[in-house]
Amino acid sequence: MAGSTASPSNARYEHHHRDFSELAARLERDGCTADALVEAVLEFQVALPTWAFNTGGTRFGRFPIAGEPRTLHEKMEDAAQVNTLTAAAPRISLHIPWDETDDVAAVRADAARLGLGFDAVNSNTFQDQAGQPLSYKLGSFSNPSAAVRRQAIAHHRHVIEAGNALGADAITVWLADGSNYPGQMSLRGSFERVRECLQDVYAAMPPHWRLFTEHKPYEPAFYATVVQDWGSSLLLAQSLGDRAQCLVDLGHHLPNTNIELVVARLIGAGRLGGFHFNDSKYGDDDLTAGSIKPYALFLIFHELVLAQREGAAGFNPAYMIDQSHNLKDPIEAMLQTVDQLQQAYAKACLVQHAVLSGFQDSGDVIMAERTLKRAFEADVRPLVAEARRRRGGAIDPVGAFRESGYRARVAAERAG
Ligand SMILES: [Mn+2]
Repeated sequence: MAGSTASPSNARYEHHHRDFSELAARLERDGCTADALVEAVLEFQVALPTWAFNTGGTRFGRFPIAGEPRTLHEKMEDAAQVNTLTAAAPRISLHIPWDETDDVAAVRADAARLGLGFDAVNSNTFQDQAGQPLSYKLGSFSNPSAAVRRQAIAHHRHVIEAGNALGADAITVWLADGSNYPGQMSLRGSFERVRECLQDVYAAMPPHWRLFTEHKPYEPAFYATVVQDWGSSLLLAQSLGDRAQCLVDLGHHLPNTNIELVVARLIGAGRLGGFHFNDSKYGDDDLTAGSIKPYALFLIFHELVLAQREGAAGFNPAYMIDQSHNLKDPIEAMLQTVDQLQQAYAKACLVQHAVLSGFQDSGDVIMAERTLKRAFEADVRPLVAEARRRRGGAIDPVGAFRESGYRARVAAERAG
């Protein structure tokens, strides 16, 4: 295992080894091996979205900070920081056209030098681009105009080509298509048009590629989004082919939706393609994963770890983050996010599946719930810190980042 050369700050956390030994002893009492759990945590990886390295904003405003990335190269530099400190984020998810490049070889070389690869690429037909002949104001794939639909398909072919040239192997399709008022569009006709367009996109993919359909209940369409829920997403995926799967964005659900149940259904259907992790209090808030509903995040990870252990058919989800950082330093927010995901994953790895299954079979409600709660309530911070440390990452990623002076350095370099 690698040393801790990447994070000189680790030396200051003398208490870490004691904390980890104490946790290891506690885990041993429960029949778990700490080293095996560290290894399990190291299996978890999540892709970083390039768009989240700039401060986000709302329709009311944006509050930029010094040193924000201006180019794909600078976004990759920031992503590499997150990967180095967390040892769990070696891929980025690009957005076309925001990350458009005419020098693929240079981007590939850059990525290789920074230790990054490419996860699913994202298309964009939710806004009009400069010089674009036809408008998506009334939808892209669902648009009543065949010419607009053809333009949207051509964009997706381009995104696939661009992604393939970089070494990505999946495309995430999130459509803003929908209507704001009853009567604005045919509810059945619009869905059928989306399905037909997606068939063309699916057919344009290289044979090793996957297509992810991402649902969302509302916004920007406030009456009826065409791909509104997981059922619509599943219908699309099933009608396209084996390499079409559903992507679950945690913020794309109505309040109180049982997302772990949605996840379980999609796993059961062999169609869980991936995740956009984030958190929310009300809607698509794009807050830091685990910041509002950590127990729900844990329950989702429980379904994921269970499916992984059971070797569920078709289970190979792409884990990605989709957040908007309006107030936090985006790099720090991403470090915090990856840490939260590592913790939720680690806790899910603590669940004793055979024990839980026994209580489910005997109908022991309290003990079944307690089996989950016991794992959730464990303090796994020393475990994930140890996992990061063994792979050359930071015991405390945010602390190490602040100590590194990276933000001040890029603020000077990226002025203007
Ligand atoms: Mn998303």
